[in-house]
Amino acid sequence: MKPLLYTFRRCPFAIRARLAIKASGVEVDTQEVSLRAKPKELLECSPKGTVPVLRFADGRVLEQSLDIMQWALSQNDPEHWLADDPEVVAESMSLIKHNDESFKPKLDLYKYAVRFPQYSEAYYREQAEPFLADLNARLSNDSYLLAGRYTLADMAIFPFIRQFCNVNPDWFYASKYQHLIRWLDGLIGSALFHRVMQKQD
Ligand SMILES: N[C@@H](CCC(=O)N[C@@H](CS)C(=O)NCC(=O)O)C(=O)O
Repeated sequence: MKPLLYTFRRCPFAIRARLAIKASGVEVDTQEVSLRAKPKELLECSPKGTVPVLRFADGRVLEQSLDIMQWALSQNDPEHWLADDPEVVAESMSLIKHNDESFKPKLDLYKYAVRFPQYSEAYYREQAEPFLADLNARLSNDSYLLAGRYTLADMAIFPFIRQFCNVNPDWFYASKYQHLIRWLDGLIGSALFHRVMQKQD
């Protein structure tokens, strides 16, 4: 029996998991969930109630998007997203950690600025900008974040930059982060991204 992926189409954590699964070619069944009405089976196997979650037939459960990416790529990694070089691995993990632990909370404040009226939307955006500047500088000499090719870092991070862009696309596309824009547009325009964003029946 195939593993079952609980997913939510627009969630950046779920998108990164689906990207790795699709790139690996590993077959899974998918179940789109409503975050407002999470299925009982999902909460039974993963009480923390976030997506994505991958449930195996033998009862094993992966409930972190990065673990799902790494599991899929450990089965098959035709695009060589997992690096061999320990330095690249360390840098990649450090960038992803920064994205998840520092940038993502700032992105949420920017995205939901109306719920946090103590500061303006522009203020929250400014707080998030140093990460954009860092990525933009990395992309000024190369088309990829590191290692001269797409790796786990590009795939784990770009769904969050897409979400940042979508808060105010006019601001984003007029910003000084032109290398970041080129990189994001390339990934959003990729066949792989289109495949993982297809609507399920
Ligand atoms: N650390 C988790 C975070 C996953 C996460 O926060 N997912 C959000 C959706 S983007 C979620 O399920 N939130 C629960 C909710 O909104 O009820 C991971 O990497 O998988």
